Amino acid sequence: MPSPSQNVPTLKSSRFRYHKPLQAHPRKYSIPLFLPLLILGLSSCQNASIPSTKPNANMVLGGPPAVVSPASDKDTSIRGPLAYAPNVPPLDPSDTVLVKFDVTHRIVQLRNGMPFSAWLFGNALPGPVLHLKVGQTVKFMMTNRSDDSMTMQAGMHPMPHSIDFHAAMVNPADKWRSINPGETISMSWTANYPGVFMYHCGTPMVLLHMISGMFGMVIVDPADGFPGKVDQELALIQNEFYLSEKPVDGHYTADTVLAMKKQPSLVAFNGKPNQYFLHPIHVKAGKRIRMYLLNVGPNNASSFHIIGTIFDKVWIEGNPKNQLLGMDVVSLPPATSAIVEFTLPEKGRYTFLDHSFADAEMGASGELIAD
Ligand SMILES: [Cu+2]
Repeated sequence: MPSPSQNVPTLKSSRFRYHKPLQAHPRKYSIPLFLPLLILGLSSCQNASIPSTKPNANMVLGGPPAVVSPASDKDTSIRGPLAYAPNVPPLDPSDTVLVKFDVTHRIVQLRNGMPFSAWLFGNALPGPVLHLKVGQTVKFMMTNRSDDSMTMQAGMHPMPHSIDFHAAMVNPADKWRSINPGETISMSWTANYPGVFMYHCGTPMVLLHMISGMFGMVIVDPADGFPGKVDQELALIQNEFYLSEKPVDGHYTADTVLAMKKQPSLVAFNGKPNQYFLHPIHVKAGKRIRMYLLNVGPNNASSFHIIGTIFDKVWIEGNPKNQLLGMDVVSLPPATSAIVEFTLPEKGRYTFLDHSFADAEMGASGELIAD
């Protein structure tokens, strides 16, 4: 019976025996050891020619532990480089940016005669757009005010909530933890990658919290800004609503049964179906427009298109390194984003829509007027 060592392939018997430096130690460098070394060597040669994907040398991973404390005031105002879409807020030049918005339960009008019992970040649906740049540290504070008097007057019930910033790289069990009504969470994280990212409530049932309105957009500029100049910037956030068949206590509520079937009642840009047909967005013909797009979903994809023009630049997920050119439609699965740049060629009215036409019919369409 052969000894175990006789079963070990040696370089002498292998196709790699021409490798002179290793021939001096034929038994030491067996094939099982040599192959991984070769692969490692080849891959490191390849890596030498691939530019690093690290967006900055000072990437910050994680952050100090989040702190949860009793709410200290009743102030529901928002603070920080925030604005409500389609507006894009200006950057704060500081290295550390203070950001504060709260959770409230409110009745919002999805359209005339359609009151909806919503759960909100920063008093709005969608929540405010947060604008950062790579390297900035966010000191964020949020109070769960779902137990305030307006919630109780509207017949809604307090409940735990949380926030999950997709732009951050942190321990979710710590930073994205749920807080009870009347509690404040404070945390910090650093923006490492440029792009357009969603934030949303991550408290179970997450689907229910998202279809109740708990989502928003974070824009992170590269450290030295997005390349190229534009004349106007717009933020568009698409989401689906799943509504009770009839109002309950005078308002529609989120319907998780419909949501589980992925059968939306309405689809909207910036929280209100068809709002930009009633109030079109004015831009200048021939001027360059940068649009920050986010499809929240939570279930369905969007095929974003503007009738009458072509996006000459598309940055998938909003990162300029992910550039595509000359696209008429941008595909946005749930929770994904893009930045598109375009001009409207001449004066006129230009419809933008989710070209999945059932979604457009349900409200995911609007109008740009080029003056
Ligand atoms: Cu929530």
